[in-house]
Amino acid sequence: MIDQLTDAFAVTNHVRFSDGENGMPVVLLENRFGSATAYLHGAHVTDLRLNTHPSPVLWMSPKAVFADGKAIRGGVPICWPWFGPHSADESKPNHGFARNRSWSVAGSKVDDGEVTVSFSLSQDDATLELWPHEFELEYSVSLSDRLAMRLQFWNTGSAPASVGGALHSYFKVSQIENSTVEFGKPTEYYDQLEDMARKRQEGPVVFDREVDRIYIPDEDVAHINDVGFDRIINVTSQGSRSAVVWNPWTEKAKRMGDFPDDGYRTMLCVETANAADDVHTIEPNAIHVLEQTISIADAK
Ligand code: TA6
Repeated sequence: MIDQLTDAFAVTNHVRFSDGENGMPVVLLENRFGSATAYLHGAHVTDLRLNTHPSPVLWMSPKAVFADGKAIRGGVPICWPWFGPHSADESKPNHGFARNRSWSVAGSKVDDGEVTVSFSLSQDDATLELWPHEFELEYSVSLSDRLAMRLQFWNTGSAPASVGGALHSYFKVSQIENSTVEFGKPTEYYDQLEDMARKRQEGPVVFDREVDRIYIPDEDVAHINDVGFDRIINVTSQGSRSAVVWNPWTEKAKRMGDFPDDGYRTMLCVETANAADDVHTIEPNAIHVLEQTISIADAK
């Protein structure tokens, strides 16, 4: 399989395929600004390095499981076509099915130093069982001096389809105690730990307990301030009016088998989402695009 992928999509010095964890195919994107790694399983970005800052941008669990039907813990899982538990049937996979399945490579290109690899997924009997809609998903990952991810849903069925989801990014931080998240303006959120109680965020989001909140920011940017790594990670989004901020803290960390007990100390999630009221009903032959760009700046 690696040979076929290489013949069809490799680009010398910029796009390289190899066998990753558990023999799963993985693609490395490289340019003068840094590198990114993505598995065909889940079209899952698992690593991002930008040369201006030595520490990895994304957090990966050392206990991540690489297996069909299972989401890789860390990096940027694609939650689709729903966010969280299925609204009517909790036996269906949390966060949908897109992250649990192998995608195809649809293309690769290098354009003025920007390296792009795109992936595709469409319905099959298994997805139709879970979600009775035909679809074409195309996901492109583009490395320039930042990383852009674009998820396009095309409703190829004959009925309207309601979609939610998230680009569920796990970010690496030096220490959770000295990392905060800020949005462009004061914002409100739904607290998933208190039956979706709606609250107002006063000041930066700090982490001294489990945090699991769906923010509804007026602006499309979130800043992750990390004093220890002396950096700010900026996440800008389009096609999203909800941003999920999550840290499992001690007890939930212990309950997740693919997450180290102390993993909560060096990670936090800021997720570009279509969650809560931000679910979109897409007409036949129409599309919905969810995208985010991750960049890094020096701390102020
Ligand atoms: O995005 C936050 C969240 O919905 C949390 O409630 C937690 O469940 C997290 O996603 C991870 O979900 P997962 O199914 O990947 O374990």
